[in-house]
This record gives sequence, C-alpha cells and structure tokens, in this order.
Amino acid sequence: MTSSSTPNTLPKAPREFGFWLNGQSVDAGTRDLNTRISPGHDVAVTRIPRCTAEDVDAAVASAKAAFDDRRWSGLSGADRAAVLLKTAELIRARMEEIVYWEVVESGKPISQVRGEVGGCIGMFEYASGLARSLHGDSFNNLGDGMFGIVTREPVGVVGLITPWNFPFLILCERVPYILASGCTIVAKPSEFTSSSTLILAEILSEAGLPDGVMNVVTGPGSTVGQALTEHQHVDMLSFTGSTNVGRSVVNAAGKTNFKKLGLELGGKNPQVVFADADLDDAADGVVFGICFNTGQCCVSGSRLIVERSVADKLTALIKEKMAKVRVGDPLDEATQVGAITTDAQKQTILSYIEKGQAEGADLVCGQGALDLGMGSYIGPVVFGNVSADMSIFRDEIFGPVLTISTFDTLEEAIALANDTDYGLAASVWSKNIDTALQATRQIKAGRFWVNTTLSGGPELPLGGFKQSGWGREAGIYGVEEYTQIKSVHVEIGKRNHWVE
Ligand code: TXE
Repeated sequence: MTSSSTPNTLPKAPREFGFWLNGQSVDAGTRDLNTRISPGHDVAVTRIPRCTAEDVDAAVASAKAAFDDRRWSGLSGADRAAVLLKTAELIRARMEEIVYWEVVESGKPISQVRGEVGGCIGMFEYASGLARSLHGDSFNNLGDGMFGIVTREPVGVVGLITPWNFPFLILCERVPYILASGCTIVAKPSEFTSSSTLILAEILSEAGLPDGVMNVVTGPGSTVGQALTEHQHVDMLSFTGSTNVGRSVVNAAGKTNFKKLGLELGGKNPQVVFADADLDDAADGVVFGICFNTGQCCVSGSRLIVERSVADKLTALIKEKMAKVRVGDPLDEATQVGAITTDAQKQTILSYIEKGQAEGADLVCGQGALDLGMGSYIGPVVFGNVSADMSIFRDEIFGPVLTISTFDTLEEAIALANDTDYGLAASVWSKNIDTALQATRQIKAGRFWVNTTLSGGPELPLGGFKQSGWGREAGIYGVEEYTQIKSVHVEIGKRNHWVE
C-alpha cells in the first residue's frame, strides 16, 4: 500500500449554502448552521442550515401545490424530457464545481467522483427518453360492450432521503426518474454531504423545472428526516441508508398515512470465485470491489468466497494488488482510496478490525488506521480463514475490510453466499457458463455481476432482496416505481339496465 500527498487547494473559508424552497435558495437566517469539516483534511469546507420542522412543512406544501396544480405532471413527456436533457447539459458545464464540493465534504477520491458525476449526466439523458415512453396498457378483449385502459399516474409528493457515501450518485439514481414520472420532490441529503444536492436544485431550476417541483431541506436525520418520514402530505418516501433507520421509516409510514416506500438498505455482498475463473481478473475485481469508495458502499464485495483449491493462489494475488493501492489525499488525482467520511464510521470500521482478530481470523494484510498527518484514513484490511459465525462475516462493516472463506462444492458456495440477512448484490467469477448461471440463479441478490463487479448504468435497475430493501430504482423500473396504476372501464353503447 502506498500513500500519496500533494498540495491541496482547499477553500479559504467555508462556502455557505441556503436550503432550497419553491425555486429559491433560502439563507439560514436565525437557523443554526452545520459546519462540515473535510474528512480528508480537517478543514472547514461548508456551512449548511439546520432546517426546522416548519421548514419541512413549507417544503412539503410547496411540493404539494406544485403537484396538485399539475404544473409538472400536466406537461407532455416531451416537455419534461427537455428539462431533463437541459439539466444533463448544465451538470456537464458545472461538473468540476460539483466534483470539488463533493470531494471536500465526503473525502472521496477526485477521479472517482468525476466518473460518478459523468454517470449522473447519463442518468438524466436516459430518463429524458423514459419521460416520453412511459405508458400504460389497454384491454380490447373484454367483449363488444367494454374497453379497458390501464394508466400510470405519478404517485405525488416524494420525500427523498439520501446518505453520505454517494451523495450525488444516489441522488441522480432517483431524481431524474422521479421527475420523468411527473412527481414532485422534497429531498433531504445527509447532513455531512449536502452541497451537491443543493447545487442540483439550482441547476434544475435553471434548466426550466417549475418552482416547487424540487425542494431541498437540510439538517439532521433525527429531526428533519424524521419529520419528512412522518409527514401526512408525503405520498411516497425513498430512503437510502442504514437498516435501523429503514425500520423506523417503515414504522413512521405505518403510523401516519401508509405512504408508499422505497428502501435501499445495507448489504454484505459475496464475491464467489470458482477454480476455473481467470484468477488475475478475479483478484483485481475483488480488490476493486472492497476498496472502491473506501468500502463505504452498499454493494461492496466484502465477502470473498473462494474454491479451496485456488484459495492460496488468489489470496497471494490479492495481497500483491492491495500493496499497490494508493491511499491518500482525496484531492490528489492519483488517489484510489480516500478518507473515511464520518468519525462514527471510522470507529465502526476500527472496531470490526479488532473484532476480526479477537474472533480468530487470520490477518492476511493491512494495518488499519493510517496517519497521513491530516484527516481520517484506514488502509484496506484482509482477513483469511473466516467462518460464517464470525461478526466480520455477518455484519455490514461499511469499510475496506475483506473476509475470505472457502468452499469445495457449488452447493456450499451458494449456501455461504446466501448465509446473510441481506441480498443487495453479488458477483460470481467462473469461465464455466453452467457454473456461472447456476450461481446467478440461486444466489439471492438484486444486482448481479458475472466476471466483473460494481459496474452499472442508467438502464439497469438497482435494489435489494431480503433485508436490503424494497422496490427498485433506475431504468424504466425506477420510473414505474414512482407511479401508481389506475384501471379505467369504459362501457360502449347502451347500458344493460340493472333496474327493470
Ligand atoms: O446512516 P443513516 P448512517 C449503513 C452503513 C453505515 C450505517 C450508518 O452500514 O455504517 O448505515 O450510516 C437520515 N428519520 N449505510 O448513520 O443514519 C440521515 O440524515 C429519517 C448503508 O449515516 O441511516 C441520512 O440522510 N431520516 C447505506 C440518511 O438517513 C434519518 C448508506 C442515512 O443515514 C433518520 C449509508 C431518521 N430517524 C449508510 N436518521 C447504503 N445502503 O448505501 C437518519 N436519517
């Protein structure tokens, strides 16, 4: 593992943002401000208002008014598409600004964030086509006296709660699809990483999105997020975050208006490597799958499950590659692994590194916390000889900690892969098509990769099986998720009277 450090260009003073209400930025005024310290540098980078419950009410009222008067849902798909396409163009124009604030707030490596924002542009472009092609169905087979039409209608006001690990990407895996459906939005970004969401709201407005269609409230989850989940006028809530808060979101929906829910929660995702795989490719994929975003990724490949006969060889390849991973300053273009985004997350990861040793797993490589003279860093750690009863095998660590377990048969591999409460993602590495397809069919996961990992695009949906969540985002599935279905029965000709 090598560390890199180049001169940073950090903000001289923190940038102050307002929250976004009815097409306008609203300054903090008398509200408290949350100062964000860059996790990669320990420098104050942004100041963001802590909204109040009244602000949440105002934002929901704005989104409700915009939905009820049909200023957005009443437009043609073509007109909605034009706004989404223009947004893509404006994101491209402001890409470096979005990338910069995202990097300093999150500690993600700059080259990685640039790739993510590029992907987000693709999401808006693709969703613009979906705004035009969204359609229902018809039934012309109900006899001469009846015609049936099935329409898709936008659900209404959508509350959108997002986490700190992919602030812009997770937002853009949802916003363009929600807008394509005709819904209006109140977004609540993570209190640690709100700036890119606020910049997107500004861009949408400039692209011609009517006022009130996109609103952003900022501040802590326990107050602002909770108020959104409990709000009677939020018709649907999309939540991405921890399983615990996911549970409280389900309870809040049940206690209030039974709002529709979309949930993307945790994952403990298997990387299953068979003896006939290209081991060099697999090693690279496994290292990428656990180091990408410092392992703070719901789809991280955190459990390597490898056929015993090649386990030593693959472990040696992984160790060799891990030694070359560049951990360092998020603003350095060469950095591959940046900072740990929050202090709480750092403590969680370090506690699991201790637990792994206490549970008797072999420490294959990695030293844990790194002192780079600034910020908060953890180098990748690999544990071998891990059994299914260890907490490092079972719990989502959400950090660069890989476990290695072995199997002898396909059945054992599938059983180990499925031995988790989660079902978000999985990868299988094999050059045998029968093996790869059998594993793909039998492992329970919403996203699957064969001989690769963590790839994706706007066409393919995402979401989880089991306790990883409900519903799907992105693709046409992501637009349909934000619609509800109405069936319309049309009588043709004279009614057959009930009363003689
Ligand atoms: O998530 P939280 P945290 C997992 C991962 C991580 C753990 C904790 O294992 O270690 O969760 O991360 C808002 N009502 N994932 O604590 O708290 C909060 O403000 C409504 C997996 O940061 O769930 C933020 O906007 N909202 C995951 C969002 O919820 C509330 C990504 C997520 O924060 C709230 C992130 C409440 N009571 C963490 N409390 C993934 N699937 O990618 C908080 N929030």
